[in-house]
Amino acid sequence: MKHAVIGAIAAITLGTAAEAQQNVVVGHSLSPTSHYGVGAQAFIDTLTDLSGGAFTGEQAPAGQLGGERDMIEGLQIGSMDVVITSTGPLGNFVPEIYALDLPFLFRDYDHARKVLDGEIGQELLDKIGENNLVGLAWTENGFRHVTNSQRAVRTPADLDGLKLRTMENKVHMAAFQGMGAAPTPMAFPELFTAMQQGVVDGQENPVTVITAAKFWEVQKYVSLTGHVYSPAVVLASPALYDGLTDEQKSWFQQAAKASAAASRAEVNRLEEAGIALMRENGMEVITDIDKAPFAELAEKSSYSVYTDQYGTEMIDRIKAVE
Ligand code: EAX
Repeated sequence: MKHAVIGAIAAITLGTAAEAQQNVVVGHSLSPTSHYGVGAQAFIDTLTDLSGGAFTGEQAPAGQLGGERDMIEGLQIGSMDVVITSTGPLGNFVPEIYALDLPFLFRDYDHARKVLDGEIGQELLDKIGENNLVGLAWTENGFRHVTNSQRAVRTPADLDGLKLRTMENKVHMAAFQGMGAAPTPMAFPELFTAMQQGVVDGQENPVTVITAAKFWEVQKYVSLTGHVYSPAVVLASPALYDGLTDEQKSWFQQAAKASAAASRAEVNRLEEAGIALMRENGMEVITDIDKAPFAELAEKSSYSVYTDQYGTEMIDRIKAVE
């Protein structure tokens, strides 16, 4: 019901604006100063420049128009224009994307970016395009780490019984079940309050998100588990995009690439500065983590969610990218 209401409101306010004024709304779940906010602004500025002002844009930040799942649905029904989202809920719409959400798959940022900017990334953008969505470009959220309010997590045993919010992603849920936590899927806009009220003890997100959302206000411990790389993607609504000329489509694509470059630069910056920022704000940052036991449990419990349907070919291809 809530989703339907948000969708209806978005349809009235955004649909009209997009048609009459060529004003493109870029939705995302974080603050305007976050890596997504910076990316959204780069999208808008590039699109405005390339089109000589024929297109303008504005951000709908901080989950104003719903969680990532709601916004993806909005793209499909045409009530949203452009969305920057993690792949968290995207597998519910395009199951092939789960390949990218597998824990301990990507070695580092270079590996992930190379895969997404290459042949595999293009294939998966095309897959998105077969599901009533337009995948414009891969962008980035970052390697995810566990935070919580209860204790310093150093080993899987420390996760035992911890109520941990995950994204609405069955690969991630299976991984955390395997590692010993009690995963609770939840949309991002509900997360801060859920932690504040003790509905969940913790969550997992990259440094970018932990700092943008000021999770230190409700979380004490952050463990640099880096258990999964979290890709993000710039998506457009077919209702908007399919009506564009080829030239206009190329503007949208270039704007999405500029958005990804801006967000990745901000990810890079925060990977350096974010740890200090978390410490300054009172978090205990646990860095001495042996990832091997986490990886073993996570892989055992979660890879089959993907491989039962699609086999191991894509995983092997991703691992082979140097
Ligand atoms: O995309 O839901 C999440 O935890 C995401 O990482 C966040 O919304 C940014």
